[in-house]
Amino acid sequence: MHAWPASEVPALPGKGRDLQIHDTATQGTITLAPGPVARIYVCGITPYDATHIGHAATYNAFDLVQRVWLDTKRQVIYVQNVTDVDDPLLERALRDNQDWTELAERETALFREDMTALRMLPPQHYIGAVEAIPGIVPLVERLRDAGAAYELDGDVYFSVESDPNFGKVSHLDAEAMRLLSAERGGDPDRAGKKNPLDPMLWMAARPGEPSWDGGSLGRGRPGWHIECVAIALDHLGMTFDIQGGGSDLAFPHHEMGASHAQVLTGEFPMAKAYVHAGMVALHGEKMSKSKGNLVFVSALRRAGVDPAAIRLALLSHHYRADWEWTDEVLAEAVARLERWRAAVSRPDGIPADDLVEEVREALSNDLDAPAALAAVDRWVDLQIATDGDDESAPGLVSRTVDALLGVAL
Ligand code: 5CA
Ligand code: ZN
Repeated sequence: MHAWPASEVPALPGKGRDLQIHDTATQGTITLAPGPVARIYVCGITPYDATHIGHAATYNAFDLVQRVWLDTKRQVIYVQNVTDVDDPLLERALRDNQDWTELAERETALFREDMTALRMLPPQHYIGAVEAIPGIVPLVERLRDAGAAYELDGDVYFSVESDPNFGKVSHLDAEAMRLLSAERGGDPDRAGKKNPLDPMLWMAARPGEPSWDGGSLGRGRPGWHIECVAIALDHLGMTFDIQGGGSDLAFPHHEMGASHAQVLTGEFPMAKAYVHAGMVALHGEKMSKSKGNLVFVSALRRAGVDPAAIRLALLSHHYRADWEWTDEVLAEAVARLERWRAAVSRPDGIPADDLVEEVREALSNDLDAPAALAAVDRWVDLQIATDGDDESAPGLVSRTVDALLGVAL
């Protein structure tokens, strides 16, 4: 699949800093010091509805990761998937009496537009589940041949007991895992499974549903977790730097993915850091496609909201926090954008070399975007109140805000 165009990232003077980031698996902050090439996998959308502010907030967090790494002059290999065949997509297509491939293509196209408008840097490899099927089938066969998978009425399940490290990503007790499994695409109550938590690797073809040739597995379609493992291992290999997504992906999705990879390669963990963004709520409840309490990025854009203001609204919350989208959050961001633009539109001003370092420091410290915004606010306040004569300052501030925060002033 093609991704979307990259906005240019200006180079900044001096040296970027290594990223310290909270890792769900070790439940602490770790310093990532990749070699010249940093590798990140971020779970992509299931394209059955438009991009909402919750999605945008999660992708914003991982866009910051990329920007911190690029500032250290590293190359970044960024991989993202599109779950372009799965139950929720097929259910929505059926409900609305439309072709599931058209629905997926339309919503993926809109996602690309939203990401472009928000200046999110694109992945180098943007891969759909459907196009990944030829790589998924042999992995499922290998898991089965290793005795880590079993068949149930033609479907193939992964046995969580085959992984000695199962549970080490999300650290949940059995009851919590069972509840979340039922909530998030699993089928803990299906009779005949070895363990209620066992996730599906390959679903045998169902009447009226799309299916693909699965070699010795028979016709069917892939399970959700093996999709991301196959794509990640194919484009990044084992032990890449970050696997990212919203906190609702820690279990079962990233836990199961780590388990599949552990059995396939004998290694744990698949990613050096498991990074999870908090959930954005609307009217007191997590924004979710299934609940329908959504604010769409495209709707805001259509209403004339500057994408840079949307981006500033996302940046005003720490990525790990759960927070609520309100009209005030957006109004504050609009006002901030106006102030920042006024400050950098002056021909000269207050020196900004310290500001570059402060923004670097904030972001390298577990992506503390609110602290980065506060640092820019301080420079802007001073710039508006004082008559500086540094002619390079406004340009340097614009480049810093663009390169590190993805905001075009
Ligand atoms: N296709 C799978 C991942 S492989 C998937 O979860 N798709 S999704 O469309 O449901 O979500 C895309 C990303 O947005 C995920 O990382 C998810 O955790 C995140 N996300 C979904 N809802 C919210 C929310 N309300 N707040 C923050 N992030 C969210
Ligand atoms: Zn995923």
